[in-house]
Amino acid sequence: MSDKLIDVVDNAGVVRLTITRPKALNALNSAVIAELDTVLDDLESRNDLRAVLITGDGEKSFVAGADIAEMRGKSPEQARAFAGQALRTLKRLETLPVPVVALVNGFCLGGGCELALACDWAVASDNAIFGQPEVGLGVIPGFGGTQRLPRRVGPAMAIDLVTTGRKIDAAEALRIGLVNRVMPQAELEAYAEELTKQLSGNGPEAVRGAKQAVHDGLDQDLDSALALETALFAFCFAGEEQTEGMSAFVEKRKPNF
Ligand code: DAK
Repeated sequence: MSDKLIDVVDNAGVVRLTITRPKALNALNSAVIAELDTVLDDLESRNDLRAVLITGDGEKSFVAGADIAEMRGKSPEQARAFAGQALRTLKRLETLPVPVVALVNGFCLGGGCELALACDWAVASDNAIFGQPEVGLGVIPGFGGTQRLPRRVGPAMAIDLVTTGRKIDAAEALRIGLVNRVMPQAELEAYAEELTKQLSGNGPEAVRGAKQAVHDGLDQDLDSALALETALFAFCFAGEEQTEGMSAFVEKRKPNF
């Protein structure tokens, strides 16, 4: 049996990562984070990358948090180093130039929710449970939860979740905008395939440009962000994709990107 903690499957540039620690509900320990970092070395170097999907092994859990048993004995210095390692890795995932989608197939707690928040968007199975329960363990979120959660769901809801530590179901996660879609777990696989097809059918450079415009624009004032969009839009006309995409429309055929 493989002792890999992250299973990597490549389907024509759409790469699916599965965290495989099902006995610990896929909790993130240092080894999982280090392996994810190594996987990212490869993904960052690939020009043919189209999208990344990330999920957890089994039908019970996406990721049930950072590994509590491993964290338990840490000193403040070790805690800082652990959080720093995870934050760097999640930042690398977030800033991949292609869409990164979390397929949340069960518990999505603590560091698991923070992993999902570092993805561009999330799709959840209807049995998924979300939360930032760290305060119940005597700590605060350490993998970006206090910062990315308010940016996704707004500060009031984020403070509710990080101070009560309450768990929410998939329906509430959808209502507050933590996830984009909810579906029965049995349909998650078919959805992943459909999404793979959809993303692969679009102009790859255009998809990268669209993600970059949203991400980089959010850090700027509106006028600067609109200027960024214009620059990226114009840049599309310098490549072959725009010619192919628009010619295909006019010639009533599918584009071949
Ligand atoms: N860490 C380690 N092991 C875990 C785990 C976790 N987060 N979650 C589950 N497991 C393990 C259980 O210990 C159990 O192992 P065995 O006893 O079988 O060896 C196995 O997975 C199955 O779990 P249960 O038996 O508990 O399964 P149940 O169905 O009864 O319950 C549950 C499922 C998800 C409700 C429960 O396991 C649970 O409450 N898990 C903990 C959820 C949680 O509190 N997550 C947040 C973790 S804290 C920071 C860095 C990071 C963080 C904070 C600060 N700095 C460095 C500053 C982040 C912290 C977190 O993420």
